Amino acid sequence: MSRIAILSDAHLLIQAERFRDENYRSPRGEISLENFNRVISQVIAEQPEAVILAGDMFDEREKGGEWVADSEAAKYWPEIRNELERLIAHTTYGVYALRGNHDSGSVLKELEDHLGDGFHFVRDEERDIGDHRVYFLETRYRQGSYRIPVEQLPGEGEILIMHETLPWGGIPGLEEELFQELSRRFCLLFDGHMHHFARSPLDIPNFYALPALIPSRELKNAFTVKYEWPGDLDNPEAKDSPFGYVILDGNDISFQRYAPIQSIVKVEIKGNSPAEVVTGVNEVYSALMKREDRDKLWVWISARGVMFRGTVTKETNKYPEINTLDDIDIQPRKEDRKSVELRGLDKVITLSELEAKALASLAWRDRDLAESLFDEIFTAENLSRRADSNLQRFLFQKLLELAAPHYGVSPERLNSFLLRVDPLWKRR
Ligand SMILES: [Mn+2]
Repeated sequence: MSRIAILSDAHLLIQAERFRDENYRSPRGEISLENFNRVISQVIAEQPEAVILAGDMFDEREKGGEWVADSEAAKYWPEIRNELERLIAHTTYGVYALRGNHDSGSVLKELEDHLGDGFHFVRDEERDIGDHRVYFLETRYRQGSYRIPVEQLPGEGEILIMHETLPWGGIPGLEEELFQELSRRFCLLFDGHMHHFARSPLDIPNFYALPALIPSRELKNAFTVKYEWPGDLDNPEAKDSPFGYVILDGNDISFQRYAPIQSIVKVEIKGNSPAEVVTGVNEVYSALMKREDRDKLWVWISARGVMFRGTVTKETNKYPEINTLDDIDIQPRKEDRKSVELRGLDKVITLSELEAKALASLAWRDRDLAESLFDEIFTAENLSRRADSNLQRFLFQKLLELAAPHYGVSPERLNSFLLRVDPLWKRR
C-alpha cells in the first residue's frame, strides 16, 4: 500500500503581523518558517509517496480575527512555496490540500495554479492516491454545535480527510452521531483542526485526530514546559512535543513527533490578588531568565487573581529577552465578582430593558447622565465591538466628557487631564 504523510494546522501565516516595513518579518514569523523547513525535511526523510494537508496549513487571519494584509503575507510566501515544491519533488503523487476554516480558498487555488501538477486543491471529492481512495470533505466549521449534510456525502469509501470540531471536554462541535455515521461509511477517518493527536477519539476505533504540525500562535493548550505559581520553579513539568504529523503505511498509523526549535512554556499564576500575581510573574520570570534556552521560549500566561491584562504585561515587559505571547488569559477570582442583586430579574434581558430598569431606579438628576451613558457608551454597537485600545480610549474620554459637567468639573480641567493621560494609551 502507498505510504502517505498527513500534515495539518501549521497556521503559517498567522505569524504575519502588521508591520509597515516591506521587508521586515517578525522573529516569530522567522521561527515558524524555520520550523516548517525542518519538519518538511523530516517528512521527506520518511519517503512518503504522497502528502495530504488536512487544513489550516496557511491561515489568512491574525489571532484577533483581522485579515492579514496581502503585502504582509507576501513576505512569507516565497519560502513557503519553496518548501512545498521541495515536498512535491520528493513524492510520487504530490500534495493534496484540504481547506481549513482559517484558510482561504483563493490562496489554495493560487498555489494549485503556481505549483503545477504536483499540488491538488480538493474539496468534497474523492481522489485516487496511489492505491488509496481518499475523500476530502470540505470544512463546514461553525462555532458551537453544528451538523454537516451527510446525505450529500458518499455512502462508502476508504479514507476520509476532514477538518471539523470534535465535541471534546464539554465543548460543542460537530454532533457526535455524525462522526459515528461517517465512521460506518469509511474505513479510516482523519480529522484536522483539533491540534492534538488522538487514536479513537469519541471511542470510534477507526478515527484519528491529527496533531498540529508546528507551534503557531494558535497553540490550543499545547506546551512542552509548564511553570505553576505557587509551585516548584526549579522543577517545572516537562512534556514531549505534541507537534508532528501522521504516517499511514499499510495498516500501520503512527504519530511522528516534531521537536520545535523553541520551547512552548505555559505559565500558570494562581494568585489571590493583583499584588500576588505581580510577585508570581516576577518569580517565574526570574526562573525563566536562568534557563539556557531563554531566548528560544514562547511563553503564554494564564493568571488568576487579577482583573486587567495590563497588570501582567507591565511585569513581563521588564523581561524583553523572554518572548511572551500576547494572548494572556485573565481569570478574576470568583470572589472578585461582586454579586449584584437585580431584584425581579430572573432572565436574560435586552439592553433597552436594562436601560429602562436602571433609569427607573435613579433620581432625575442622575437619570440624565445615565441616559446619555446608555445613548453614547453602552450601546449595542459598542458592546458588540472588540474593545481594542483605540475604542477603550475613545469610550473613556467620552465617559469623562459626559460625566464632568454632571459633577461640576470644568471643561478646561477635563481637557488638561485628558492631555496628560493621552500618551499613556497604547496605540495600535
Ligand atoms: Mn481549524
